Amino acid sequence: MKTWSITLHRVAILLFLLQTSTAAASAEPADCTAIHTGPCTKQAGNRKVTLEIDPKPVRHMAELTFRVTITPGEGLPSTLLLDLSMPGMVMGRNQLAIKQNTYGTWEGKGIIVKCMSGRTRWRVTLLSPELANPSFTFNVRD
Ligand SMILES: [Cu+2]
Repeated sequence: MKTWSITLHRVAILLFLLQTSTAAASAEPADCTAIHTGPCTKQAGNRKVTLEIDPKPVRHMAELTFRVTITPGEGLPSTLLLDLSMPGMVMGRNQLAIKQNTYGTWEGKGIIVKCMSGRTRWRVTLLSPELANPSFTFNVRD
């Protein structure tokens, strides 16, 4: 009985280790390294979604302007939500509303905090079921 419970404990530790390593492995590669010099574009169905962040390069703890251009932009809400997260890490929720300013362009301001872990990879996700939540991943600079 005692041996069995020790075995179960070991299995639990093993499962825990497996989960942690899977989480680390699933940290997606940066697919938008260009964000420090220009925009990144993704295809979302028949639309093109472009993200641009100013000022460049994109740094932690600085007020940033997030600009999303969607073509064609018809039929989309005048306010969209951007979610800022770290792949493979649970951070506090950081979302910002971006408002349509000219036709097909949404803009809003936000801050990317500096992570205590020293990791710098962030993901910006446009929360939009119509567009299947396109996301952009890059390393934020200091
Ligand atoms: Cu973090």
